[in-house]
Amino acid sequence: MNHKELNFLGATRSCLKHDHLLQTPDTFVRTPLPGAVNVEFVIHVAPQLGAEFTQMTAEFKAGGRLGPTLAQRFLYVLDGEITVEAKGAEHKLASGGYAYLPQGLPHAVIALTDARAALIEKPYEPESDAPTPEFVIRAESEVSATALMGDEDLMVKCLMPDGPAYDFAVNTMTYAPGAGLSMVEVHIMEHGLLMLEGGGIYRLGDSWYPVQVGDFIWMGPYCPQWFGAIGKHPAKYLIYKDWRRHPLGV
Ligand code: UGY
Ligand code: MN
Repeated sequence: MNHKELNFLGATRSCLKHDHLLQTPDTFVRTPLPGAVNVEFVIHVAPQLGAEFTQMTAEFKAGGRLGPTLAQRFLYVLDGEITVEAKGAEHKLASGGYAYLPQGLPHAVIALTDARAALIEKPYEPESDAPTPEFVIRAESEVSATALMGDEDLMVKCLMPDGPAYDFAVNTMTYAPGAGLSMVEVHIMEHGLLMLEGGGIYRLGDSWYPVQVGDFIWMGPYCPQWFGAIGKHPAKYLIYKDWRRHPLGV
């Protein structure tokens, strides 16, 4: 099936199970949100599904702007140009540019052209003695990549700073054709995942799914997971996980 697949007689690769969701573009439904102007949102995952964060794709018309949020906000530009105004400065982001806006930081996000961005929001879980999180604005191309468990065919970029102030991580993972995770992971962290390039096979729970650019996946806590890249080009995804907080909230 390709990107423009039709729902022939109700068929789709999208699938919802108790611990995961595969959501393919043919099933995306757009909605407006309060305060946003000329932006439509695909709300991929939200607390309504049992997640402790929200991930959306924001589709801007030129001049469109986001509304406010009560939570922390992470924005990764997929295409087009977007400005982020915060702390008295304006920052222009193109594809691969990203921003982390700590909870409560006044800001504006305005599209200069038609644009799309991955948008992740999570209520902040403060930790005693931890410093407060800092505003981040950066391009993914400036971030150095490391080989996951020494595998040079699987390169990871950590987009968020790592430290006790931060309660989530967002990484990109790039797999050379044929590369795969070295283990089936089963962990407490949940994931929001957007396929940015290429494709392969994702194991989620007891199911194996063909996935490709444009697909979204939510993995709940302890969802068994594994990915192998297939095809002649690298597969790349953007992946969120909750991080560095005690499960009992202490
Ligand atoms: O960071 C992670 O847990 C990552 N390796 N998971 C994944 O790619 N499904
Ligand atoms: Mn994982």
